[in-house]
Amino acid sequence: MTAFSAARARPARDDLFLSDVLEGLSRPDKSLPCKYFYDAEGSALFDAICTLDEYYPTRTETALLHARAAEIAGLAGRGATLVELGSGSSVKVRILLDALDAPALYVPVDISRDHLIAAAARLAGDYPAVTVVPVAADYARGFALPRGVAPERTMAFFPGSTIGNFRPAEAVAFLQGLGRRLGAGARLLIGVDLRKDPAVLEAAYNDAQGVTAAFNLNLLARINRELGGTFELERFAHLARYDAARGRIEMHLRSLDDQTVRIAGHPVHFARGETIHTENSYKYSVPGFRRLAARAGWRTERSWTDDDRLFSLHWMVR
Ligand code: AVI
Repeated sequence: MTAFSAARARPARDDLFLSDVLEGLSRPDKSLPCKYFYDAEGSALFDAICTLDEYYPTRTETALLHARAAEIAGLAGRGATLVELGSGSSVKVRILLDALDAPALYVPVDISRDHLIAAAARLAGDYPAVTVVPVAADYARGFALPRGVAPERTMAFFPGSTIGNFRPAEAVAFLQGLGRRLGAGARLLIGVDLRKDPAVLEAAYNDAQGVTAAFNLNLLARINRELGGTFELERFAHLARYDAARGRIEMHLRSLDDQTVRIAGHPVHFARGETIHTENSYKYSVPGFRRLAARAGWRTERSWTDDDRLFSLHWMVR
């Protein structure tokens, strides 16, 4: 039975985009929320990043999921509900759906509505025994689960080290909120990128083909498309560097000139060399991440890493 339903999908909160952009660009240290990377164009660029030689997280996590799929299936039990946060193209979840014992329900949650609906429709076609209920929402702000989902059958899946895009205090608050939403007895399988040689990290965010640069600059292109912005993309440059003290990659867009840009009629001035901070990507140690999760009420039952200790997966229980 194909039981694909888009009924719960709701429009993303586009009305917030302009106010978030103007607020971020009026700060002394200009910044933009990284969630706005993911329009259709940005989601396609992110998919391309995931295939790059330099971007080790995707292939390493994928190999880890394959290696541990049977063990994860044993932990998840029969008839599980899988809730994926930031499901994107719903690629990695197929490894779990192939291994789990009769998974009943798959709830992909993503902010990029059109991408979500298309990915959910493909998945529903490929897994006719699984009911697929896509939820178009900014999962960091909260979302509604389908009614009747039993917490002890539920397994949240948060791959890709997207948790690294939150500041640690925000990550704790987010994981706490997620635990409350899912309920006592719920499980969480989460992928977390690890601290390592800064040269490896910096290469992953400065790929030779310039795909990450295009992904970063697409944020300005999106502002032009959706908010009537006048950014000239060639007057900004992609910048990504590792801050070892904070354990994070920072991405910025650096203004190459002294210039004024208009967004929905509002002027925004950039000095030459001034940057817009567009993303943080925190890297953790295994014990460091387990401590963070514990502060949010999640007990880690298993942690797995690849042999090179590039990336980690954690099975947690609330
Ligand atoms: C989605 N997120 C985990 C990616 C990361 O590595 O922080 C986003 C990304 N930014 C640049 N490349 C990939």
